[in-house]
Amino acid sequence: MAFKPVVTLVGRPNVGKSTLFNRLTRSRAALVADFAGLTRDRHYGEGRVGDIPFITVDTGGFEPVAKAGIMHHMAKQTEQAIAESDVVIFLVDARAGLNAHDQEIAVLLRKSGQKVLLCVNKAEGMSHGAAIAEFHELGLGQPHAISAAHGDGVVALIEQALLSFAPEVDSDTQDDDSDEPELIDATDHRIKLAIVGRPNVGKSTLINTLVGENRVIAFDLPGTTRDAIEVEFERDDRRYTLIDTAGLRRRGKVFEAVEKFSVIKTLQAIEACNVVLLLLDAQQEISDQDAHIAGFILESGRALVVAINKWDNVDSDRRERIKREFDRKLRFLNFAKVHNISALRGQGVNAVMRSVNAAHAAAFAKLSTPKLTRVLQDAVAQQPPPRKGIFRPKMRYAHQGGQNPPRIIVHGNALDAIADPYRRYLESRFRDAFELAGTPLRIEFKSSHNPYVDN
Ligand SMILES: Nc1nc2c(ncn2[C@@H]2O[C@H](COP(=O)(O)OP(=O)(O)OP(=O)(O)O)[C@@H](O)[C@H]2O)c(=O)[nH]1
Ligand SMILES: [Mg+2]
Repeated sequence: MAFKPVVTLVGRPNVGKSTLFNRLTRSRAALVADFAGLTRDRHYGEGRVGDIPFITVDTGGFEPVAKAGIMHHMAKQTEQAIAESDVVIFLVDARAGLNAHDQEIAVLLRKSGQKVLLCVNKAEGMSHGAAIAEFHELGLGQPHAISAAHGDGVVALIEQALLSFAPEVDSDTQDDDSDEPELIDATDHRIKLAIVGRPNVGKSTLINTLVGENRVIAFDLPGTTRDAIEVEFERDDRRYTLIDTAGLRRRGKVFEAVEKFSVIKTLQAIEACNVVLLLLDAQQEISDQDAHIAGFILESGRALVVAINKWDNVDSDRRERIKREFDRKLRFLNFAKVHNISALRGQGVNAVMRSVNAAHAAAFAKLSTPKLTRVLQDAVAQQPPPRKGIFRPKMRYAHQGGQNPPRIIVHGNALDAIADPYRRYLESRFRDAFELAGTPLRIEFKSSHNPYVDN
């Protein structure tokens, strides 16, 4: 199981944490730029430098724990993030120089026992030696000079940070750029399922309902990530690996969740699975945290099923309210099937699992080039892409670029001119033609040379 390593950015205010965070997470965030209602949590994101994917956390702006001192700026969440991370990048400011607050943070980090890389930011235009000289004093090893704003030294820094985490080579075919990806046959593929949701939403009840009546094949703790648990089980002849997020414990035949919520573990489970089952609580408002996790699921491209739990315990007014709230706050999840369930009574669980299977099948669907091209040409015939200036984008053919999520690469000329509404139009045409419910779909455009431009 490849859990993505977690890199946490720590430092006093204004040293450039968010600038570095944005640089690290930019490429994927751009994939889902403008979905209506999508609230992005700018604290957690997936980063990728070269071939190395990781999760990164910006601790700036978390709720402070104390009224004064640097701890005023450090939060409980920061402590938890430091404890749960694989590497901490401690940023200091080359221009402001060494600061008493840096010293305090250094003490805290040394106590944490975590692997720390000291990173001297804003070092553009300075000699390396001059930038780092005074920071040796922090006693955190060799400082690395970077410029987050300009990008200098960032790749080397991340490579250094992730030295001991070999890049995944197995599951990442969907991310490479080759024209002929090797597609997995989903039917004999174990479904990796992550059940996510905030504390007390009913994750362990659902897991017991699911797993309790079925054959549990293995239950173990992978060595790499503390407390992350996988449970393998079979249900109606399908094989599943459940990836836990809540610190499940096994007691005899029953699982109990240690109700300590961890955003980081939730994000790691999302990254590690094929299908996410997002549990919401019918008795509660949809929280910002629910919305942030939903946004991360969309960014991750994982297939998704939503279950609103404790349905047995709410009246019809509340049922109407939660439906409206869902449409308002989580409208960008409209590709996913939504079920109302009672995990406790086992109501709706079969339907949820059918949707999980269907979402998985859609995520791994094989889309043939002739059919993709036919659907593309029909769509264009019915509604051609708008001109941009003197250019009329011309689409020639489409092929599949990856799975989970399905990626469709459209080839043609002058395709940079295609705007988002047209992309969405194509998306819905492809969705209908291939019945791709339950999974995000990514459409990318590749222009060959532009005949209108001299070459
Ligand atoms: N010259 C220079 N300026 C930078 C660099 N990185 C960030 N800055 C600037 O430093 C200021 C603070 O950057 P942020 O990224 O907001 O800092 P932060 O650590 O997130 O701050 P808090 O969230 O308040 O803790 C901004 O004006 C940035 O433009 C850099 O590499 N070089
Ligand atoms: Mg910030």
